[in-house]
Amino acid sequence: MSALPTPVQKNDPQLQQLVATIGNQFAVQGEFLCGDEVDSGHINSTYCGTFRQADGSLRRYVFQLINRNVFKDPYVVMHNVERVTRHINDKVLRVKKDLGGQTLNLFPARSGGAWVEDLVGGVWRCYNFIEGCVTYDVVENTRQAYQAARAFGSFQDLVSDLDVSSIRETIPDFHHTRKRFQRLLEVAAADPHGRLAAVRAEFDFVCQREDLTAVLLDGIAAGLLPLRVTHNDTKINNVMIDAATDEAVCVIDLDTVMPGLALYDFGDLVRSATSPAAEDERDLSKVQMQMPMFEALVAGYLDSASAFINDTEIEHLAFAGKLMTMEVGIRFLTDHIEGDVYFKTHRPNHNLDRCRTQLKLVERIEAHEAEMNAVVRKVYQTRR
Ligand code: GN1
Ligand code: MG
Repeated sequence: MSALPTPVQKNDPQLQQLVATIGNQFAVQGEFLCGDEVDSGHINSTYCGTFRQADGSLRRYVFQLINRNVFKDPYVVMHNVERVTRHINDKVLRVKKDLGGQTLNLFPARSGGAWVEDLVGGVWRCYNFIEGCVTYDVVENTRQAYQAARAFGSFQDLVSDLDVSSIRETIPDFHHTRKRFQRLLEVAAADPHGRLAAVRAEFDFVCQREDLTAVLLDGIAAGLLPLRVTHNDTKINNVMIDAATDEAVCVIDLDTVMPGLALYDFGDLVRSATSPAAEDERDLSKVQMQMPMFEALVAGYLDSASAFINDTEIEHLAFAGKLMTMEVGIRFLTDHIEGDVYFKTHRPNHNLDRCRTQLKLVERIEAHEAEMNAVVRKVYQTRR
């Protein structure tokens, strides 16, 4: 354990000291050169450290502080991440079933174990930096959409033989949409910041669609939708894409790997990869369901998930897109009403703006749902 300075502004000497201090506690090679804050994700704090090797070459590593407000038990998170990265790496080595050669690896602490704990209880871990890759917040073309869906399907495939009971729940009821809805009702009833009146339209929109929240849960109860080891945060910027070839290399952000539904993963891809608008876009006319992107997602997913996916799952691919989009809309709305206590925000009403893009996309999906289902059937037929 060691004291760590508080994270600060980019290029600040304190930032350099923070990354050096944390970096040197992991079994990374080389001498610390410089550190940078990686500004991505709504949850954890992420830094990149560059280290000079004995031969003069540079090597980068990622250092991440787990958000304890969100992940109440970071040790459970680390248990899952260790289990999954080891499983995938063993398998990639054994069967060479990799997506371009790079996989996510944890680097151990010098003191042993997979993480470093600071004096204020912060839990840090270190990953290899996936070189030569980019991430996209908004998909630019169908090739990227296809690749992203193939990557998440491959991820599910790679962990499909991992015992579901060996993976623990890092956030209970994470995609229990009915409970997410109930929580919105509770927060709206309490209305701690008097924000409900101004978001009545969004609140009513969700209430009118309450029925949707039960559909997949009923599928689980009926034994039609199996619990699998799933990623649960398949937003498009969680896939590393090779900058030169546009091919997916691997998926990142394994904190929410938990027992879940394959449909949660596919649905979140639809949410994040079919619209050309940013998640926090204020001009809602830019929020669109781009059918070619949806078709590419279905193709990429079915090309990698066909070994395990069942008919009920396939029938609900379009629905899952609508549901996951609404679920995240519900979560942003809840957080807005509650006073922005969960997601990182960078401006007033940030969560509300995010909520609005999600609900607009739900509307767009509703307008295209029959067409989307027809696309699923068509793509599935061509792959049988
Ligand atoms: C959060 O960490 P990040 O930004 O990848 C959130 C997801 C949401 C997403 C919405 C642990 O993901 O569930 O879908 O924001 N992660 C957690 O952008 O709550
Ligand atoms: Mg995440």
